[in-house]
Amino acid sequence: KELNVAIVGATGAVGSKILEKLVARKFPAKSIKMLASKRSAGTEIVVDGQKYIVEETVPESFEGVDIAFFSAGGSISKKFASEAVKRGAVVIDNTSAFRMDEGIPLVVPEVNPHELKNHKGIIANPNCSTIQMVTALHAVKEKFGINRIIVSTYQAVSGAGAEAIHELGTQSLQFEERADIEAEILPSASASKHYPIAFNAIPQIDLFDESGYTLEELKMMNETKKIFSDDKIAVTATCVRLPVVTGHSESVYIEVDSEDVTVEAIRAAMATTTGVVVQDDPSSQSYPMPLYAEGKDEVFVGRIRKDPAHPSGFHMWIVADNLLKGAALNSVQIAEELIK
Ligand code: A2P
Ligand code: 11C
Repeated sequence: KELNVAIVGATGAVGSKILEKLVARKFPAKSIKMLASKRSAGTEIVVDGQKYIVEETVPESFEGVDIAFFSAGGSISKKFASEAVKRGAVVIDNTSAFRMDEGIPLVVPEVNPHELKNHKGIIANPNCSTIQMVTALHAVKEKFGINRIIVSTYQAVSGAGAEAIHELGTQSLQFEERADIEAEILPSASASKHYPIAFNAIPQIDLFDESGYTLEELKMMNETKKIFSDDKIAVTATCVRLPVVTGHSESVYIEVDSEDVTVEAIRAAMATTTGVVVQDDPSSQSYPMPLYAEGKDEVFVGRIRKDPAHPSGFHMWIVADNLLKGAALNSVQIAEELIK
């Protein structure tokens, strides 16, 4: 069956990749409606020789739509997702609006596709930094058990949207011209203070919670438990923004359930997950880097080594394109899984 598809946030960093992935993967779409704000209504987008005209998002936009991808921020999802569901669409939401709601499946197709059968109209796509971590760790968790995860992230500006990519470019030019560096977007458009991201590292992604953690860190901690259906797993995160355009990197420490697991066994387990590539050979300086993960669908893992002081502790480095596996690709994979 051919489906009518809509993309809300079609002009954004993730929305534009959703269109590209639908086309590249030959998703059986009869039509693809490109929705954004009133500001960009009428804009033309060309992919693979096909022209798409952007329309303003209104409740009636979802009339006749079978699958609606949302990636225009949580407030837009809260405003329009129910309008889409009311009109018979299944919503695949790439914002944090519904992820932790009970009864809303939070899905990474390689990890918990079975959750899809429980959906009631809305399916949540996890946060980008969570997706790449759980995809890489899934097979290790299945095979050996994981009871603890400590992660530090090195996240690209594209995670904060098209405006943040632009801000990094502008600040780099200002630096080169020895002009004052102006910061208006990062660490978060809604934060009260802004800091330059060019030539910097900002240990704040999203706003702070009263616990001292940022919302991005809490997303990684809470979403991981939900996706793994494991309330007991100990997870803590430190999320940092770097002047990288695309590709999130993560230094991940895990403790597995048994003490006789080897690095080779961890590598072999990880390589069994479709879409996970183990790139780990110190002798040839082979390890993942965001610059090389950009544009790739896979999650790359390297630098796997045993902790010298903890018999069941391992360290590794996990990298993926945050706009693809972290967002657009995972959303399209959810849609593909739904129509299987
Ligand atoms: P627009 O280009 O019209 O502002 P990003 O994640 O790269 O920051 O992109 C955000 C996306 O969300 C853009 O496609 C943007 O469209 C869209 N968007 C912003 N505000 C609205 C709105 N009120 N209704 C629908 N889409 C919106
Ligand atoms: C970032 N992870 O890199 C964020 C972007 O909850 O979907 C995704 C935010 C979200 O800034």
